[in-house]
Amino acid sequence: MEDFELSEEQKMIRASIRDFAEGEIAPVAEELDEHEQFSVELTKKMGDIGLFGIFVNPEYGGSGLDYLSYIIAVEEVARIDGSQAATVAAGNSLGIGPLYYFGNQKQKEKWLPELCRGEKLASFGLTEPEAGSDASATKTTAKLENQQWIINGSKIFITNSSSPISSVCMVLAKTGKRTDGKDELSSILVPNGTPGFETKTMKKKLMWRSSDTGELYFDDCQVPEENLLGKRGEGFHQMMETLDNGRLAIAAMGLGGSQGAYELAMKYSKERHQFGVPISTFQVNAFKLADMATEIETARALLYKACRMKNAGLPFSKIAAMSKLYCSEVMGRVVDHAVQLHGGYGLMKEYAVERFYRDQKLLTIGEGTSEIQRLVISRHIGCHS
Ligand code: COS
Repeated sequence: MEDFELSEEQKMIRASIRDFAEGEIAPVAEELDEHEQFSVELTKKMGDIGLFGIFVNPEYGGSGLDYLSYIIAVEEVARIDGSQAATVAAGNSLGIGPLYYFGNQKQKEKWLPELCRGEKLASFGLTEPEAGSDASATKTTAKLENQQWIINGSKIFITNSSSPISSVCMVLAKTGKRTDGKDELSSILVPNGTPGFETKTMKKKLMWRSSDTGELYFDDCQVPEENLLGKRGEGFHQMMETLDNGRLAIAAMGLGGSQGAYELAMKYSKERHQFGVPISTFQVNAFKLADMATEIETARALLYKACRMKNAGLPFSKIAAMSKLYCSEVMGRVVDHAVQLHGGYGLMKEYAVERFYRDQKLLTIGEGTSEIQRLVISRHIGCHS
């Protein structure tokens, strides 16, 4: 990998997270996946090396680095394990991000330091059983009475929401009607443990098995009026902006996962002999590896450009959707080739490539399906005007 365009600091971040992921995550990844076990201990260790709050100002306990540094860190974790990368990506983009960008001073001071230390996790309560791709079809309601929000409804597939260290969820709820007839949607901070807020951990997942995924239930759950995030009625915009950022992290997971699966496939193809020679020397396999390497380089160039646009304060919604679409679909092709190159062994859990194959599938579905990314891109390029 030629990192000639990265700063010395970004190169150091890559090297230190790579060391950490190889030393601390790789030895336990298979077992945690097998037992569907979320690890508080590993999450804390990820906090200790600064994997949470990378882009947050040190005033709130973050590292104050740019977005590309964050994306490189996610990429390096994903090179080893999708589940831990999911905890980091969701923890930062969807948990810390909206609090940092839209919270008031008091909310930031209250929640961010422990989130940046990796001692606690915040979650992003957008998706509902009947509001997936159609995110604004939210049914959850929040009624303001006597300076209290009374929340009723449910959420599903919410990363980091039901772990032992989940501390707060930003819940998108209908808070009224707008003058144009659309629902008024607002985000409200609901601390885990509030009476009337129950979480249920979702098990039997195909992928990201050692990350935490919860179903959330709100039954006349009351929180103070001051728990509103930003202004009333800004919830959907906040969620959409959060997803623009989050899509860069999902893209990083696709890129890092592709890199990891490619390296496993390359190593195996050189070690595995058939017909008296390493299978990497057969043109049919060498060309697969060449295609994988080419697509990974292209994916990296696209994603890093998107991060540099965000760092420069340029509009990046379109290129974030392109990066998410491309990197997640590249990983689909890479893991398919990687398992094929492993032959029968690629189907066995003793070989990490099997986990990469399963973990990839979420990337074309979560934080907006590939179809939604194509919709967003097609709107940006003017197909609908
Ligand atoms: N940033 C800020 N605001 C945005 C935005 C963005 N990137 N994209 C849209 N908005 C705003 C629009 O400006 C519009 O605002 P007003 O109603 O105030 O005018 C509002 O959001 C609705 O936009 P739009 O009419 O485009 O909404 P649609 O329902 O047609 O489509 C899509 C929105 C489909 C793009 C959106 O629902 C989406 O991204 N769905 C996928 C959800 C998703 O990714 N879920 C996965 C969650 S896993 S954490």
